[in-house]
Amino acid sequence: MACLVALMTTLVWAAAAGSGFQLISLQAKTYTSSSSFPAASPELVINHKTNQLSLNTAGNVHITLLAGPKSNMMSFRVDELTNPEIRIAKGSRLTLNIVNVDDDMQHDFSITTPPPPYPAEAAAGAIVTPKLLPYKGRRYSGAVLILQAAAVGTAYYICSVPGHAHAGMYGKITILP
Ligand SMILES: [Cu+2]
Repeated sequence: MACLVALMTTLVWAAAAGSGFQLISLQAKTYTSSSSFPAASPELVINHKTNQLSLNTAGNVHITLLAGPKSNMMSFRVDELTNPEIRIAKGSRLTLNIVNVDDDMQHDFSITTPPPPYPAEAAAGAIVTPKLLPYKGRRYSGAVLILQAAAVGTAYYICSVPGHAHAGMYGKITILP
């Protein structure tokens, strides 16, 4: 019994030590207008110079990522930043609203641990949304990912559609102490 408990403790630790994130929920969501995309938490600090989005105190953090914007279809756009580094504090609950705004390509969003560069067939991490369909007929496909920032560390968000992470569709996500 003690042995089993020890094993289970190890497994839980291993899950947290991977990306540092634990998945709380994942839901599909569609929008009929870009004006209805969810707003980001106003307390997030946007730094255009360092291309970082950060919140140093633990709490509920909301971020909206647009996949495949016109300006660079192989990127995620967050509040005018392209593929920003997202920095949040350990213990935060992170709600990521991912919306595909691309009208001719599908995208997804995954959290993984291997750093770039990525091969053409970049593998999705343990946390991944379904493929989000291109924008069509006033219908934006999205996903709402709710994550717990459980352990300090560095992970990466990527689009795991073949060729996309390879072409630069990724960013860093850091959990601060
Ligand atoms: Cu993509």
